[in-house]
Amino acid sequence: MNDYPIKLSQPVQEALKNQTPIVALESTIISHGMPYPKNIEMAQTVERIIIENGATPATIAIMDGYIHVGLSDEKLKRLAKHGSVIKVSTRDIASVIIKKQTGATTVAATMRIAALVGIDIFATGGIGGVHIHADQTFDISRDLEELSQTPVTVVCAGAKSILDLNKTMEYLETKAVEVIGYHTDILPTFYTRKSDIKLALSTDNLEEVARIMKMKRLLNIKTGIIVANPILKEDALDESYMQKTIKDALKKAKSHKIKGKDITPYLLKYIVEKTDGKALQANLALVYHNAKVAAQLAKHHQTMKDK
Ligand code: PSU
Ligand code: MN
Repeated sequence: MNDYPIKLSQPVQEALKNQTPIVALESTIISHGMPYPKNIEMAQTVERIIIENGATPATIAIMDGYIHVGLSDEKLKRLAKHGSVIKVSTRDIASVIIKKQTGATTVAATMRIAALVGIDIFATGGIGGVHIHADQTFDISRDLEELSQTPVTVVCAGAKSILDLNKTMEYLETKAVEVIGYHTDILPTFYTRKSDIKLALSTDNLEEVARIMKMKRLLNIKTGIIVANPILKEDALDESYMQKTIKDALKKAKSHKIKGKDITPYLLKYIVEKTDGKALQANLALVYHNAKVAAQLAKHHQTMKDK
């Protein structure tokens, strides 16, 4: 690890050395996914939930010329408050280190760094995917490509309907990425529990997920896995209300000619504002739920590894 420009926090260092369960966390969700001060509350609460469920949290970001795996409270606050944090996908990791900029890692960049230090499980809210009209814009999230190349398991609440979910699922199939429904056989869509997409794979048992991870390692299949964990019933939002809000958000983004890496943060912000915080509340609840499931999975995974 000495050769890499990476600083591990003390707890992460110990967890890696003692081979105890660890869960990686992204930081774009803090800087670009939620408004201050809810974002810092989320970042701290997620870490607490992971600890309470028996694992070590490892939030990842780039600061002062280093990748940091495991952030101090001071660094979490810097990411949450700072106005000009860069959204770092895999493409941007090297340049943000060299330029000593402050960067928050997306799902793709977080996966890549987690794999580099030996963390196999990662919790977040939702992943990127194939955007609507991707046939014209070519906008396909790097998250999907990273999932096709990096053997990390991502626990999320599915993907939002700001994306073309059918195309996203086809892309994942082509790229050999399993989408495992946890307690569901239908793809959850973030704020809501259902979609019209039936999943090929589902389980009610996290030990089975850990066994699938182990089997892939044995067979040298180095692709990622998505564990799709639906938002709890009591936290879910009304489907038609969210469909309408998302449609409005997409229209607004188009009229303002928003594109590239700005589009996802733009849509998220619009949705939070238009729903009077209801979307934010749902987002917090599902992230907390994912953190808990990821910590439980990390425990099974560790036991399985030791066998
Ligand atoms: N979806 C969310 N919240 C987020 C993101 C996605 O509900 O914060 C962030 C994640 O960091 C994800 C990134 O990796 O957006 C995807 O961006 P893009 O669509 O530009 O690839
Ligand atoms: Mn994109």
